[in-house]
Amino acid sequence: MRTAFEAFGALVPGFDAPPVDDRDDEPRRARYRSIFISDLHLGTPGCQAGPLLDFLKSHPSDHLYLVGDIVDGWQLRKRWFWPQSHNDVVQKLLRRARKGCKVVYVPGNHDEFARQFGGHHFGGIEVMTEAVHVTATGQRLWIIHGDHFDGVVQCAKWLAHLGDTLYEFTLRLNRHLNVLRGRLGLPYWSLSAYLKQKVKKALNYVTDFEAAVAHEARRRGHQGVVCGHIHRAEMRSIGGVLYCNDGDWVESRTALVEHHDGRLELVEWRPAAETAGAGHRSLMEAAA
Ligand SMILES: [Mn+2]
Repeated sequence: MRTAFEAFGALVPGFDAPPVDDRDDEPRRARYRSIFISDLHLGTPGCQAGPLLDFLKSHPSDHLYLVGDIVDGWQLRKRWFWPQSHNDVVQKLLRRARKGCKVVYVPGNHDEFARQFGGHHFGGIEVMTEAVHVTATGQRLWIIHGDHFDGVVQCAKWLAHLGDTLYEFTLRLNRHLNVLRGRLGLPYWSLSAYLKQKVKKALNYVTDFEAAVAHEARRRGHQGVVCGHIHRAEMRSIGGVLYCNDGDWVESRTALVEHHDGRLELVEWRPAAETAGAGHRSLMEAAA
């Protein structure tokens, strides 16, 4: 019987290949307690593997969370694209795990094939469908990719497109529905009020997504949440919960990092060639 490691190796090219480069001493290495990255989309031409590799080399960490859409299985099925630099990223992640970094991989929707391996270890990388990270100051952060909130958000978005004509129709439907409910002895329930509320909420997809994720994190008793999926880096308090989105490595080259004192910071990677110096700039910071 194949081990889970071998099965995973067969799915992800280069996964179980021997290390190409074991040198790990780059200059100016700023160590973080934790790094959270997502939406790398390895296996697509859009993935910025080079800058990502530079970022990882420049910043060792005790914890590394891969918050989904790491390998783009959807695109790879359509068209095979796997350059050396994408292999290097996989090797770098494995090497990091070997060297004692606690690497946790929380698969997303583009790499949902990995979700079946939840609870398993692969070359020191722990696969979990969701995780909880406790910061240096004891803050509990719920780690999820975020695609599970698409249903809620997309439904509301669709309702926004109903328009006035359909709104009139729902009012009529509402009347019929309540005549029927009345016959069944059920109390009045306003379909139109329900839909109207949904439509109002649907005006902004991003805001809705953020609110839905934060709400669920609070419901589960966490102080914060780290997700990805919508490729929009953000860190702010929503209803008393710290909502963090670590962005992506397709467009924005962003990561969420935790300093050793528990302070969380959203960083944007700028390759040295572009900035002639400073590796990254801080997008925003939050007191832990
Ligand atoms: Mn996604």
